[in-house]
Amino acid sequence: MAVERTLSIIKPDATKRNLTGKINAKFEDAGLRIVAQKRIQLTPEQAGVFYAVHKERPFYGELCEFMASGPVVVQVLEGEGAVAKNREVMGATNPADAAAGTIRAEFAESVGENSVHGSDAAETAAVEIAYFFSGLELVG
Ligand code: DAT
Ligand code: MG
Repeated sequence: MAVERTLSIIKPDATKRNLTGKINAKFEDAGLRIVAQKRIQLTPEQAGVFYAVHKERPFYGELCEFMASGPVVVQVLEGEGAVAKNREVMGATNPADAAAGTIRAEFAESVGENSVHGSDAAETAAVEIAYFFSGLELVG
């Protein structure tokens, strides 16, 4: 398995509850390295561009408002098979289905307010990383 990078976002429900450190510990304990990280406030429009793939889904408006409802921490995680490993550490989208010990099982409040985003494939990771970071900000 090759060394990869993936885009992670610690969502507003988690930053609000001061969970950034606990979530980062889960990534680091799983062997993922945080090679870039910043805390930003998105506008609903910026969240809308990021989540454009979901624009036909009934929850799109709510999702964009939620992502702009408070600070987020955007970060790049690096490691062997980072995309899949991060999805494993995150747990299922709906916390009710998430495996014990995963971030969403422990911290997510609902299917909508589920604490973290993670890219779903290497190709989407490259696009999502470029949306938030320039090459100079990635420090392996
Ligand atoms: P994931 O974040 O696990 O990749 P996704 O890409 O299917 O899940 O959806 C993106 C986000 O949209 C998800 O993290 C939370 C929100 N979402 C998904 N399904 C939803 C639903 N049924 N109701 C409300 N929000 C939902
Ligand atoms: Mg997704």
